[in-house]
Amino acid sequence: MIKGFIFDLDGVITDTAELHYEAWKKLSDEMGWHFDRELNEKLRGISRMDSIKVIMDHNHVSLADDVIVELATKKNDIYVNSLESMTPDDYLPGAKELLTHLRQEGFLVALGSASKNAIKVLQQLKAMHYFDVIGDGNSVAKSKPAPDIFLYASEKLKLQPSNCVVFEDAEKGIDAAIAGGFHSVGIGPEERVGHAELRFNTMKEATYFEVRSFFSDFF
Ligand code: G16
Ligand code: MG
Repeated sequence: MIKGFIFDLDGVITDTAELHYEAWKKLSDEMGWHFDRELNEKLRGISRMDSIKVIMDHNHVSLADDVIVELATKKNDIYVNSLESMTPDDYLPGAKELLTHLRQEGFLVALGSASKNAIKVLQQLKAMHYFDVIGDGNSVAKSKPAPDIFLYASEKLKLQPSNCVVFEDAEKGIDAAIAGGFHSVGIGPEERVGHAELRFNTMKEATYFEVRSFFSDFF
């Protein structure tokens, strides 16, 4: 029986990928590192520290741990500043409608994001009231593809993973949902999230009606 829904943030509820890209690009330019949109794709859904390591590996750079933390903090300051321009108009099309519908139908709803800035993003969107539980980058130590963030969210909702549907746009996010025994919905292309149980190209197609009909055996 499906009783709860767990949403990833970036790429599902709103598109912060562009703001992350601009912040990493600024840091990379200052450091003389190569960074482009293709490399940015590899950062989808992974933590800040994992992200900087991917960029450094790509550039064959190695630095002391404290310097890496300092640089990741610098990127974060740029990113957090850019969040000031985010408004309630910045939901991905369809996301607000689905959240509203799920609440009307009485489902429990949680956030399961890798971002340590998730609360700030939800506040900018005025989306806090949709969530019973917030699982973010501060909630667990192991990030996706480990299932920990989704297990944290389902535990707080007091639900078994098999009673929850995870919405994710990242390959590693779907890996995490499967590893935790959750139902999964992928948002994005087949080559990225084709391993999800159900897939939509965008959140616009992910209506309550579509989701409900697909999982009808479990409602
Ligand atoms: C998001 C983004 C990732 C980002 C991560 C950590 O994850 O998709 O690119 O690296 O958050 O963000 P922060 O630096 O704000 O802690 P999600 O899980 O919401 O898709
Ligand atoms: Mg995401």
